[in-house]
Amino acid sequence: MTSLKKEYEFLNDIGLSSRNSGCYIDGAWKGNGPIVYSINPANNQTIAEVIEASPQDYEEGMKACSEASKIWMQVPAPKRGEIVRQIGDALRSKLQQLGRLVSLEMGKILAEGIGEVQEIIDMCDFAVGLSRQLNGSIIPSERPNHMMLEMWNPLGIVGVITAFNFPCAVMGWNACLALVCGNCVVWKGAPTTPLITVATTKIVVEVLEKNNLPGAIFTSFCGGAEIGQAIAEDTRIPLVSFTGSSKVGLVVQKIVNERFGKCLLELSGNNAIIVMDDADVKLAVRSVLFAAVGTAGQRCTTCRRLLLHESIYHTVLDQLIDLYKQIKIGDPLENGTLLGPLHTQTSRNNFEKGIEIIKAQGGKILTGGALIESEGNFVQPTIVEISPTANVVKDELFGPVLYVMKFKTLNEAIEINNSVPQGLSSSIFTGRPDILFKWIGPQGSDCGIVNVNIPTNGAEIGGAFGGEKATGGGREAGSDSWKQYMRRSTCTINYGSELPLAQGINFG
Ligand code: UN1
Repeated sequence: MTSLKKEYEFLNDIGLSSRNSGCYIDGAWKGNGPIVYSINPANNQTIAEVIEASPQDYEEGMKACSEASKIWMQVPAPKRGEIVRQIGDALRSKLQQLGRLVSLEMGKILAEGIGEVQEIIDMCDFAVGLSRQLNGSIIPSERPNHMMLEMWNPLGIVGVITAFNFPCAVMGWNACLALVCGNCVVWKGAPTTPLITVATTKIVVEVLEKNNLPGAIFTSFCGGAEIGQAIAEDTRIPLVSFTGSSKVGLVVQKIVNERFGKCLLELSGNNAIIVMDDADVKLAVRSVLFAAVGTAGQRCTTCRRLLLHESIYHTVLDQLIDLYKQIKIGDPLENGTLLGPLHTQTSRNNFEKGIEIIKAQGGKILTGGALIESEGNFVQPTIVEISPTANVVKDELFGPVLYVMKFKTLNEAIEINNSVPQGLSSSIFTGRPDILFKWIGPQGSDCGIVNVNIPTNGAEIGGAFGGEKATGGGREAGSDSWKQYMRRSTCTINYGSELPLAQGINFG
């Protein structure tokens, strides 16, 4: 390839060309591994080429990153916050272009592409405030002339492995916190979104360079499973944050545990929306549409199961099917498109196989259910009537397929909600306080995200994001998630000249 096609020329604006080095190592762009092609999911044509990391590139990058971590952890936290503030500003100035690239390379619609970059900007703002609030605590000691306190210290290096569906925002959740907490970041983006990895890294590291800081504070590799495995095995990386399927997450966790490292897992979801008999049906239908069709069903927070009270079953379903038939499917960059392509041809094949399995297990297709003939990876938005006990309902089919089920009582609905292996997100539509408080309480939803009268997806960054069970138990982004990126030191200080022992022990 010599130069970018006309429609991709905007990529020059964010530092990309037709052939790109895919690794930011010790402050320079390199890449000695395999060449990969960035493919446009809307037509399966090549956008540009990227050179991935070789094992030697990885080693060189990690050496520099370890050195940089000694410098970065000594920069005062509010000064680190100032760097993250500048990163936020740099992203603001490239919001449109980077958002457009997210839409182009991942396949989500433009509004969602821009929203994804906005999510990193929001995280930057959050992290700047946090950089002045990494507070420890003072604990009363039981011993005279002693004092106990908790200090929060950096871990050193945080490894971040992200997935194609949120190719830069999830890096932002992790990196913004990791950086203000005093850690260097080693990022491996998804193998199928290398241009986003390179472009985002360029924006981040330009800020480091402008401030005369070592570029290796943010080390970034394009690469596949080999580089992911190297990160998981690397004892220089005390914390590995991984986003992806439960299956791969388990493998990563085992490798990291084997060396007593820590893992932050953000794995599969299988999220339900429950619509009660008293629900605002219009609100529920709009929410289900965004939750099930948004991002072509490729969010971990996508609504996959719709649980309808028997009294409103047909009312909701009729309205929903009607809307599904009007969804504008097409180029994600085009104004008005609601449903873009699936990310890869493999995802499209998986959709096709999934529909066969659904049918074999007694699922009745109410609308959709087929591939769309085109150059791209387009499929029809699909609604399936199925029993909550069908095996296929337990799996996460990563596409716009919604299972609908009927229930009679709240208890039955909660039981169905909690009956899958995954535990990421959930939502109930009701106006009744007795129902909503039961839903968010100990006998309610067993998920990490428990919503009322809003979709399962589209979380704000201010809350801790993550889920239970096969979703992996991690919490990222807001609230006190930052604590996972730090090492807690419990310090007991004796400022007297006696040695009283705890628990009243007299030792000779
Ligand atoms: C994901 O799909 O991996 O709540 C993350 C949401 C987004 C994040 C999704 N803020 O849908």
